[in-house]
Amino acid sequence: MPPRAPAAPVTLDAVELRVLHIPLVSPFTTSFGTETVREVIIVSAETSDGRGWGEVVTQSEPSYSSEYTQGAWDVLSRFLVPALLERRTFAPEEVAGVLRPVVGHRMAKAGLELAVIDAALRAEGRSFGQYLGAEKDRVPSGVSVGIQRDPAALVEAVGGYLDEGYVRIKIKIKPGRDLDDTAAVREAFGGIPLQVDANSAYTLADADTLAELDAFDLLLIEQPLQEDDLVDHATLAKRLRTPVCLDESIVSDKAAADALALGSAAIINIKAGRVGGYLEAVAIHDRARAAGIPVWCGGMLETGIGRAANAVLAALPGFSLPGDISASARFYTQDIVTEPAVIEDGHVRVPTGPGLGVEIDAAALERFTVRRERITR
Ligand code: OSB
Ligand code: MG
Repeated sequence: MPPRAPAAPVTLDAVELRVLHIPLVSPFTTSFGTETVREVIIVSAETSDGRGWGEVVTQSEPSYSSEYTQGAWDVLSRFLVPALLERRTFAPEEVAGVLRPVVGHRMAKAGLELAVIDAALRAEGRSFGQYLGAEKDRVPSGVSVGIQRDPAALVEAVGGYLDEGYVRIKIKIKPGRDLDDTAAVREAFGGIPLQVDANSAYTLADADTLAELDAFDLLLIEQPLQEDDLVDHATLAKRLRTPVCLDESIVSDKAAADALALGSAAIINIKAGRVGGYLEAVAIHDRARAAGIPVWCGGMLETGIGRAANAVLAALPGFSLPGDISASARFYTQDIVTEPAVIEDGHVRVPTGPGLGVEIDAAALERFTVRRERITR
């Protein structure tokens, strides 16, 4: 891998926060609920050398994790942004340290850090890929398919995504909607790369049911148990032939180290928001790579900002499985960047322009904004 050179310091003048409500093309259902509108915070860092953009991937309710949009807004506007403005001049690599006195709130921190990184790199004319050590110009595109009305509707939805070229299918499962759904997809489409995501919906008492999934030759089962169930995941892993992949549980590089030491995860889903930022995400990538543990890039229904950043992250060499990096059109009819991600031959292009390499569609950004605040020193 090329060495990762630090970015030059920026002087932060102001931060603008916006809450956006962007309609989804179709409802997205997981074991914890259904979304029809993406509520997301967009962060703009205004520096003496220009502006940068970030995205806070919280959802409107604290169901996937304890974070949620209004909580992120509160901690950003009252604690995180003031702490950075107070420091005034700093390098992007210093952001996590400045924000460390605030416990948790990793998605909020990640979005703010990304806006600073983007501003710093745009000022230098360096791409996010050069900064993180991306090694590919395109990444394989997987799709996460929500729970549908019934297995037949699921088969129809999956068929549509396969027709669009997605190279790997992930289906959401929950108790009562697991074996039949998975069997239906396997029967309809033969040997496609297929995996399931339980979003913490099971307990160890369900181990017998989960072991029945072994019959379907899945790439992995993602987060069957609760966020803090590292030991139970290790116990479950011994009962299954299907590799256990952790999502919710991997909240930091330290959590990744613990999970690997305990044997709780054979594969890791890396999401920069969940772990507090793209630099922490890279640390997990490096750790997993050294340990021979495959990783892949998860998604949080990102807009074009976070989707561009995820494509770059997934271009690091340890990302050996297709990520949840689908085309923007999988979720949105209108994105907030001028060139939304598209799927071509089953892949999404890794942006190469300065910073995140995407430009904001100002009219779309304005149209979806439901709340805004500009915070200055
Ligand atoms: O568990 O991976 C998850 C979306 C919201 C919250 C959690 C998850 C997901 C997805 C969607 O599966 C992934 C995507 O953005 O395509
Ligand atoms: Mg998941």
